[in-house]
Amino acid sequence: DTKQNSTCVLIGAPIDCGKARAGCLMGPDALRTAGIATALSELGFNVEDWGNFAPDLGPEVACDNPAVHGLRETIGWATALRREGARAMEVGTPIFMGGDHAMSLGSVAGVADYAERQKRPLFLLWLDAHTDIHTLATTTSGNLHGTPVAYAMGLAGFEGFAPMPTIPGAQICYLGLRSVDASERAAVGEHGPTAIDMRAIDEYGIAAPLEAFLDQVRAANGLLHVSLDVDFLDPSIAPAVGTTVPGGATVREAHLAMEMLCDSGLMRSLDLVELNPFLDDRGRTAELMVDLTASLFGRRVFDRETTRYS
Ligand code: 5AB
Ligand code: MN
Ligand code: MN
Ligand code: MN
Repeated sequence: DTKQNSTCVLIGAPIDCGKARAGCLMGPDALRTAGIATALSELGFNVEDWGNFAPDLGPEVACDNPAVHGLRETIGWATALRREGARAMEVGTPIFMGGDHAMSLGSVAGVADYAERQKRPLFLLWLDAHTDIHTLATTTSGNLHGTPVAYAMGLAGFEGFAPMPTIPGAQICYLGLRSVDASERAAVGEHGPTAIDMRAIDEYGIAAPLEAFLDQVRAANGLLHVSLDVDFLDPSIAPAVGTTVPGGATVREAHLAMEMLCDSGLMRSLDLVELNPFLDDRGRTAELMVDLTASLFGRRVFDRETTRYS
């Protein structure tokens, strides 16, 4: 409906327990400082900023894997963000501002609750250097920002997390992969998400593989959740992230992906995660994330019709 198309809901999620290095708690405020609300209002959106949330802390949770840390706090965040996310879906397009990627254990669950109510299939586009498909049993770092895709797929080994409506692997697509652990490679092979790695982008560009996935979403009348990890981008243009991996997307590759997503009209919710302002260089990563968000919501150099050559 029109309100959902015209309203963006900013949800601050200063979650910082999904890994060892601190700083992502400043992410939501860095995105605000870089002008995310103004950029969206200039594009004609009504912007509601719901502020920063806090985790719903429950009891301590036991885990067989001694490497896992921050479990109780992460579950608390997942509970709070799932509730707020489902509520925001009724109001407009939620933009979940992280926080590290453990945020998506809650954001995706909230969106999935909404999709289930609407009886529409939910698709996931994961823009990341990493597959984030560890379970509590397979992670060796114990960093829970490496787990949200496995949880969304309903893989076993998420003790303490409420079950969520699961997303089949066939409805998940990765873009930008270049750092995948051995057990994660096996999980991707077994459970079937589409993996567009950096080599595929080098060989075919962003447009063809991404369009193929968007065609699938359209054909299924699906809702699309987009999860954008800062480390999707090359560290030379986006230094403000703890897990830098060389060989990431360029400025133009990233903007093209955003522009295509906007043109598709399929995106229904968005995560902006892993921004660590403590590691930034004069705010440039925060500004790039806001510019990419603007492209995603319709900022253009020119209308497509005036620049189409074929
Ligand atoms: B991110 C690694 N696979 O499990 C692990 O930044 C990295 O949200 C996870 O994509 C990276 O610790 C998680 C080595
Ligand atoms: Mn990630
Ligand atoms: Mn990553
Ligand atoms: Mn990261």
